[in-house]
Amino acid sequence: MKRVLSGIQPSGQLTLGNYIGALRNFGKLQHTHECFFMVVDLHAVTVPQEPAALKEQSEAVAALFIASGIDPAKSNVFMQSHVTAHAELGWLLTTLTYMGELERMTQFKDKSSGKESVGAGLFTYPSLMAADILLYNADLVPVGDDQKQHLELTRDLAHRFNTRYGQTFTIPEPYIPQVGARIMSLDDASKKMSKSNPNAGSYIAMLDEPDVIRKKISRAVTDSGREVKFDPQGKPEVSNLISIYAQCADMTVQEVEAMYEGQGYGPFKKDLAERVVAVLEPIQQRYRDIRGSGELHSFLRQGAERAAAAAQPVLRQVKEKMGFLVF
Ligand code: ATP
Ligand code: LTN
Repeated sequence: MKRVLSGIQPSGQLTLGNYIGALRNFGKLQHTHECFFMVVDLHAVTVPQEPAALKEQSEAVAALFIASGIDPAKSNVFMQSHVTAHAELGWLLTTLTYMGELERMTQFKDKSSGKESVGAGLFTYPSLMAADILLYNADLVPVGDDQKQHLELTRDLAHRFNTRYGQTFTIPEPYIPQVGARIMSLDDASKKMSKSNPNAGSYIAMLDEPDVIRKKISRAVTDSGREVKFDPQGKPEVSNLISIYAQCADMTVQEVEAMYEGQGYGPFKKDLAERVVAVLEPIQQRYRDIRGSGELHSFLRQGAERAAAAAQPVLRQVKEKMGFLVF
């Protein structure tokens, strides 16, 4: 069975962008693949995190994985920091990564620009992500569009290691949705929807109350026209809303356009809000059940045990090949 691996940072409230771009596909893939889904807490601390908030968000993300349809009995759901092999292989791959490669990463450029002090971990972050993936010899990595460049680097590092030390790592493929791989901000369609945006009106959080979702969508920026038409260059705001609609309603972009032909933005936005609520409300209900049940820690403990058992032999092999003294 082919392996799937992905991770989401507990760096804030998960958004509809995280769901459509990544999380939604996790649950689908578990029926046909052996899956590893982790909360990447070691990645989250590459920018400052308040300890109590980090703890709460870590549990929230893990619970949202399960609420979104990941079955913890079938898939391995765990915290990255619970499997110490990630940090170890992360270091080893950092030594194989070139400064120039890291300097080219657009996520680093975006997250460091204008900051007075930038942690070194933010710079070396992609090497740790490569370790996450290669440690399990994952074949497929479901992510949003913004992670394409990190995936490319992961493939380059796998190839470099294999060339230098002999065939070891599987070269992973990205799995990026055709529509919705880059959901944009509700207030600015030139920026991706992000849980780190200080303006909560710019994103829909997966745990937003239905009325909050309705309000945010009614206030979402559109344009001065009235045609519900998919044209990402000319009508980026409306096109973004159409993508969200299509994903939440399981329709094509063309079907959404046809449905609202000649109707203007009002009815479209109203229906869109209901489509989003219909997707998120059942997830929110399951989320509350999981957090209330007290079972989360035992799921995560079991997930980490199974993940560590899969990771250890790979790490050992890597160390042997690099010339470490392994007993
Ligand atoms: P931050 O904004 O704090 O950097 P993030 O949400 O971009 O966080 P992650 O939590 O690591 O970063 O993202 C998890 C997954 O969600 C990744 O696969 C990422 O590509 C995807 N993703 C994030 N934002 C979007 C978006 N706006 N549209 C589609 N996919 C997204
Ligand atoms: N870098 C990713 C999060 C991430 C990840 C991974 C995704 C860390 N490790 C392994 C897929 C596979 C992000 O910022 N969205």
